[in-house]
Amino acid sequence: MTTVSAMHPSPAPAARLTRNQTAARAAYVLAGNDRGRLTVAAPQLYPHMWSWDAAFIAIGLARVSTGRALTELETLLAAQWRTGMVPHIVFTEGDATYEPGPQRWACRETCPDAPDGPATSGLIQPPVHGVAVRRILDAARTASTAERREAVQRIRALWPALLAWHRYLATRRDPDGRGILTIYHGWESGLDNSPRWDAPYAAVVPAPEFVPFRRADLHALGALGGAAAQRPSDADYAKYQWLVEELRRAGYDDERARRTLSFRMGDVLTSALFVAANEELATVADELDLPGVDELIGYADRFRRGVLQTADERGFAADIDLRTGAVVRTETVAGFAPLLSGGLDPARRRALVATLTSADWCGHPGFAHALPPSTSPNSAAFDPVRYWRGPQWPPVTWLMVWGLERSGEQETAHALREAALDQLADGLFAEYYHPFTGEPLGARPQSWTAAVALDLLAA
Ligand code: 2M8
Repeated sequence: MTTVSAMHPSPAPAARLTRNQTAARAAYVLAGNDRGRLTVAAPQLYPHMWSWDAAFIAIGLARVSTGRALTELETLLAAQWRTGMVPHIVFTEGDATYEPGPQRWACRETCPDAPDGPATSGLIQPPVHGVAVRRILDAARTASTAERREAVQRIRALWPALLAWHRYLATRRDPDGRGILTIYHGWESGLDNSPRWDAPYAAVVPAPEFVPFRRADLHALGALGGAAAQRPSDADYAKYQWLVEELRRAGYDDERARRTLSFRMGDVLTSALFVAANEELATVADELDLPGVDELIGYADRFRRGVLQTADERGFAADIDLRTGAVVRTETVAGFAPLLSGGLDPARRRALVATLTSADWCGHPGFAHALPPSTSPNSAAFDPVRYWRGPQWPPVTWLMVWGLERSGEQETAHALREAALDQLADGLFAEYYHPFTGEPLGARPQSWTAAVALDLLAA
């Protein structure tokens, strides 16, 4: 198969694109990764649809075509489970390279709630979709009357699925009503091998008879010229695979999973994103006279309280180990969750922004671009090349810019946006970047990187 990157070799790293060129190339990358009704996350490494990638992709596509952006969400939500769960992967047909693939998950064979349509995984990812819906509706405002009407009609049609998704999260993933979403796997957080999960993963021990499967990711990354040091370790991967096995044995049933899984974390960043998505959807419901406004506002209030309860004197948030009750404090980007949930008093908000811009984070004097690293460079767990343990990730930058803008922190938001556009002017749209050298790392071209570039450029 000829890939887009093979047809169009990346420019030499030294080449810097103008903003117009960056936008044109980003749109071109998204078109190249478009498989009709879905955009693959990255052609070689992730040749399927990922849930939160799809939301970011829709945010970027809204700048090009609100219709195509909605198609992305429609495809994802068509794979929704009967419980309302939106799966973290929707598998495309015809590419069997990714592991764990549909056979390994065996969702349909294992759980009556799995959908009849495309094969999916049995996990979730952060619910950024409501944010995407809001952005699409905003973009439709400046489109033609026909495009706006169509967008409104399609959002109305999606509404029951969106509400069911939020209800699933608020009930089955927070059964005690504490305002923190439960995750069953580091993959559910999207920040897979973040130091956030080091302590809880110590309790995840594969059964002696469990044989870990082939690391397809290392093969795909190797073909792109990337090194294994940019991915999670083998020891971590065996745990990831084992947790999938535990979940499959629990029949993908939330009640059983809660009792049997060896990993059950309260994820503060996912919870903060849920607050924001509820707020955004509530404004959509209000505007289009759709049901659920009070329910969505209620969820936002409950989870905002849950997020803020974990914050320290700097406003920096923490995760909770729901198996032990321990508060897990790490110096990772998830600590900035209150910038997304809102609700900090002004003094603590200023303290949190000051932390974000300090030398412990974006303001590190050695950084190529003053952007949030996934882990603080001054933390013992920091690794500048390994995935979510240090590199800078463009969709996380996007979230921080967006959160800062929503919090009224325009100056910092502007500085981050400019630094991001500088980083993305390499035109490579890498999955993640080395904070010190600025080197592109991981997969490329990665769809969500191109998507957030389009949105950052358009604003
Ligand atoms: C990465 O995760 C997948 C598993 O879900 C993987 O490593 O195979 C993460 O960066 C995740 O956040 C992202 O959604 C996914 C696709 O880009 O890749």
